[in-house]
Amino acid sequence: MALEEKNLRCQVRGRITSKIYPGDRVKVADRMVEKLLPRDNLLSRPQVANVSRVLVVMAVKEPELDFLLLDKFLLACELEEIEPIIIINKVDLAPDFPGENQRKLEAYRRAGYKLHLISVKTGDNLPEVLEYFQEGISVLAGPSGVGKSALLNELLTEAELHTGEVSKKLGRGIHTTRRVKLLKAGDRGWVADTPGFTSLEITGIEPVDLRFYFPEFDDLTPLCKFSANCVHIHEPGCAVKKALESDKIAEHRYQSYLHFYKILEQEWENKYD
Ligand SMILES: Nc1nc2c(ncn2[C@@H]2O[C@H](COP(=O)(O)OP(=O)(O)OP(=O)(O)O)[C@@H](O)[C@H]2O)c(=O)[nH]1
Ligand SMILES: [Mg+2]
Ligand SMILES: [Zn+2]
Repeated sequence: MALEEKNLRCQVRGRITSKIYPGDRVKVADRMVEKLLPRDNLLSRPQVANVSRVLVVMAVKEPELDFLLLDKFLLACELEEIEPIIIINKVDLAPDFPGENQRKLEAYRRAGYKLHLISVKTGDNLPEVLEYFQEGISVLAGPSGVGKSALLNELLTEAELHTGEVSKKLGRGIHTTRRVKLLKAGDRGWVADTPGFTSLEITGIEPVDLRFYFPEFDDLTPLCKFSANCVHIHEPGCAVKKALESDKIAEHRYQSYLHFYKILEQEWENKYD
């Protein structure tokens, strides 16, 4: 049967007790959801099912680029085994970008992340982003005010999403988007605009396993003297610490690692107190 493209407001059969999320695949008959089909995954924040990739959107300015927050988003994706793609918007606002930030951003490319510097305002590098939307479900995630909705308005002619100013006083967005909205993009792709957020929980793994979620450590860990257990903090003969000295591992990424490690360690101690 050919798939018809239309929006249908449906009711859900009472026997379907689990919640249905944006991105879920369902069987519908007579405007009734009869069956919820198995999910590939369920992203926990924002809650979207069957996600192919998360575009982590940040701005160089307004709001200020926060690398720890970026690392937190990346780690959250890694923990859920969903590919994150880094999108840095508003490059028009920082004529002096490259610079220190550019050096930091290079670390992500070296670690194997896809990274795009764009400007919705000037149109810089937007076609690169459109490519991602052609297949599967892409989710835009990031703080308020970075231009997630503006990006979709620019790339998808029928998006017509509300966008909001960034508060000059607070330097933050004003939470314009209030709910997840799934939009059609091309023949086989969907993209979800989502409300901006900055609070993310890093939880659910042992501190010793955190090292597996920083891809730039992958090639180095086997070279550590105590590679089986080395968490790259105090151990002698640690290849990661050595790479830090030669700048092969970026200092700010390592600091983020330590930050998350401490959080997980605390959680672990509280659990077994
Ligand atoms: N200078 C500049 N401003 C931009 C750019 N992209 C978006 N903006 C502006 O940034 C502001 C916030 O954009 P939104 O699209 O509402 O941001 P959002 O990420 O959807 O924010 P929430 O919905 O609150 O999560 C708007 O005033 C946009 O016009 C850009 O590339 N350059
Ligand atoms: Mg928005
Ligand atoms: Zn080590």
